[in-house]
Amino acid sequence: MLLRIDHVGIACHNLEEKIEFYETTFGLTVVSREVNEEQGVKEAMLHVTDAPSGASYVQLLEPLHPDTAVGKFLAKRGEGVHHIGYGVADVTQALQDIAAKGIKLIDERPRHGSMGASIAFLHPKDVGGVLTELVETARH
Ligand code: V0V
Ligand code: CO
Repeated sequence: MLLRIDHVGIACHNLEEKIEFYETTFGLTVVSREVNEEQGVKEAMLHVTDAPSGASYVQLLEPLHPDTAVGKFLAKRGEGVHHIGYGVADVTQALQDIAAKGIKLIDERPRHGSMGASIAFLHPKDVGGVLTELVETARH
């Protein structure tokens, strides 16, 4: 079901500062920036590598307001890894298969994600404390 690690989502207070850090420390390049009002974030995707099943990224996330998923996470836990995004071929089918195993879904249907992807989150309480995102890459 899982094709690759699409991205690691990292919560931060200051997006521009963290982009600069990842560029200078690891030589990564920003390939996309977006404000996603529905998710309450300003985010940037930094390309790590390409694989036959698709690319992998680091996703840096700054909250738009304190009362958002990432804003609450920062207040409780501070900066750090916020979620893992796995590539899937068909996010609607994957959600159906995972729900049938009794795992709690945050999203019953796919939402708009970075770079036109269709995304959906699974609840961390049912995934061993890991906020898990499914990512179906946009078709070109
Ligand atoms: C919260 N919890 C987490 C967590 N955030 N556990 C692991 N990883 C995280 N990131 C735990 C928290 O410690 C609490 O545990 C419990 O869940 C309830 O947390 P809360 O602070 O009361 O917050 P809630 O319940 O209001 O919201 C938590 C959830 C929320 C996970 C439901 O953050 C959510 O809906 N996330 C999905 C959307 C999202 O994260 N969007 C931003 C990325 P205790 O204290 O009860 O033990 S957007 C993105 O990735 C995009 C656009 C993309 O990739 O394209
Ligand atoms: Co993400």
